Amino acid sequence: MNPLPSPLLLIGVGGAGAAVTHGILRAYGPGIRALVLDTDARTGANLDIPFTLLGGNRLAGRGTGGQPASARASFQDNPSLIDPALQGVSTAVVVTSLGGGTGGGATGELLKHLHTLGIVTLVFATLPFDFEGEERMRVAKTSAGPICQHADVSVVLPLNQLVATARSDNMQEALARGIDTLASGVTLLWRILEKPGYIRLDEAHLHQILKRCGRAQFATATAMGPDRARTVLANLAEHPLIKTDASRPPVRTMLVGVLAGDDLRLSEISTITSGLSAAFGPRATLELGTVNDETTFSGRLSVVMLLFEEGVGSARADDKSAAEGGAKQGFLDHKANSRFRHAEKTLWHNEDLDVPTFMRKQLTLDR
Ligand SMILES: Nc1nc2c(ncn2[C@@H]2O[C@H](COP(=O)(O)OP(=O)(O)OP(=O)(O)O)[C@@H](O)[C@H]2O)c(=O)[nH]1
Ligand SMILES: [Mg+2]
Repeated sequence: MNPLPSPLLLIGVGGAGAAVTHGILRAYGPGIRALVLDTDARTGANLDIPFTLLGGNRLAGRGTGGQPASARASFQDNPSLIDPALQGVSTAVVVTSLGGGTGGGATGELLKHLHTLGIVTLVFATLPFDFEGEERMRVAKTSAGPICQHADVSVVLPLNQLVATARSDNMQEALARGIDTLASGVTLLWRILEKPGYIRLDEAHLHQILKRCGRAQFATATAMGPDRARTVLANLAEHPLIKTDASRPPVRTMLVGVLAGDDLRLSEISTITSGLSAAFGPRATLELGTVNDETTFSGRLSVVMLLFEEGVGSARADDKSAAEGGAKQGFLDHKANSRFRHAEKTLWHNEDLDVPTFMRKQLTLDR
């Protein structure tokens, strides 16, 4: 009898999305169920990963030539085309690089479709290098809007910052190490589920944690030696992918994986959890899973964290009222903690004028 298919699926979208997916699978080894989607047939021909060609009738397998609208239309032509590859999937981790047509245009449509099937989505999307030019960055940022709107959790990573984690000036080496950094975030769920250590998070719980969480930041660090827990904390605090204090929104939930071999100490777990809470949000809920994998992490201690930002959450069109409720609550929470917390309410005909009008009147804003 065949084992049940994995409920986790990795999906790479577009040419770079496919290349990154390939790199991730090579870094992780066997055990990840994956699928690649592209409008360019050459991508499928060069891969040993299940592949679905989007928009075959419309584009004849030649790609979009940098047009997100073509990719959107290609996906919309037949959204159910990918359904046979989704059997038994409850959570999808989607990887794409924005700036071109397919990743930028098809990913939002894919997320919308996965949502209609009840599949929870965690998306990692890269923004182009600065040197790729303003137009590509503009296209990428426009494409990011629907992705953040339709994903349960979205992590948007500028490639400049991702390669800064590599600390190398050699383009190829920096990109390869940047992909390794990305891979540690992308594969976190598989590691937590497949090699659980003392503290376990099961699939159903992870599913609930990710549901409608909105924007997230991601960082990872690894260290060896007797003081490795403190070294990891110091590296996370200065991580190039973590926003600086001034622009960092408050963190609502932290999903943290502690990955190590057989030598992981209880005191190290406690150093890490208290250090992360102090650095990133004493009020944030901390969801911790430990991974015990002596073969991969022997002597090393690695922490992978996703920081879910406080705010509206994922504002899908069909979740509008929940999102607006969330926005209002976020505003009220913010006020509760702000320097105005002792100020008297500005009441007028029983309405609190400190709450923005669109929230008081429950108006729908154009998205
Ligand atoms: N990580 C990584 N990113 C890349 C690579 N090549 C391109 N990119 C990035 O990916 C962005 C999108 O490019 P592609 O993936 O080629 O575009 P696409 O999604 O296939 O879209 P079209 O080919 O225009 O339909 C670029 O702007 C780059 O920022 C690569 O080899 N690795
Ligand atoms: Mg392409």
